Amino acid sequence: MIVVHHLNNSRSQRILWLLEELGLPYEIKKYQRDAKTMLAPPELRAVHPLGKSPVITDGDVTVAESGAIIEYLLETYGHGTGAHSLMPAAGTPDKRRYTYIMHFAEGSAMSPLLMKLVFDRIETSPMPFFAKPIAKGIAKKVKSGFVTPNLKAHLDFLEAELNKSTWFAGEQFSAADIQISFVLEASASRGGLDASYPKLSEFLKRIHARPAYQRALERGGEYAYAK
Ligand SMILES: N[C@@H](CCC(=O)N[C@@H](CS)C(=O)NCC(=O)O)C(=O)O
Repeated sequence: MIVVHHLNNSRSQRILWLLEELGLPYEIKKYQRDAKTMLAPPELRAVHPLGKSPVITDGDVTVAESGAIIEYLLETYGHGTGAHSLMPAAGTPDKRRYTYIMHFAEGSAMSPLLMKLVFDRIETSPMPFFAKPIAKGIAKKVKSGFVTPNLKAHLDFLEAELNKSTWFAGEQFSAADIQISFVLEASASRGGLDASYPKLSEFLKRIHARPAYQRALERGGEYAYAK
């Protein structure tokens, strides 16, 4: 049995969604973030040394890292590379776009989003009065010089991708749409995805309406990004 080690309000939501799209049976073991630090509880380190979510176990196999988990699940249970595999056929332009988006999501797009989270928090954290202007000044500089321009470049790029095709890897819904979903949901909640990005806004509405997405939400529980 596949077990998803699932942290509330986290990337592991997209693994539940993938499993629902594939119609596979699975169990969920739930973990709760620390309310103050937002970190995962130490029990997750017993499953994988880094203690991050998502991580899955499948018999004696343990797989961490969203992209690797998606690859494992599609390879093991996705029935090859046909139309129902959630993956374009090998060697096609769509497959190259698919691979690019799978890597871009965690390899590039999440970095400025994480930095925004950290520097926003620095700006609002309690600290001695004399340190506040220095901390705020640094945060402002990093955000205006690096974080905000990169977030905008990424969103502009993704919007343009959806002007080329219905989904991120062509006309068929694929696991690349699942992988990029967290980037877009996090951007809508904290990093500048608004109505000025009509294609991306419509994409979010479209994925949130999918029955498999809704079933995953129901099973996963608390997920603040499904708006
Ligand atoms: N690139 C990894 C990122 C994993 C990750 O950072 N997960 C977050 C949840 S969204 C986490 O476990 N945070 C809690 C912590 O770092 O303690 C992936 O896609 O699986």
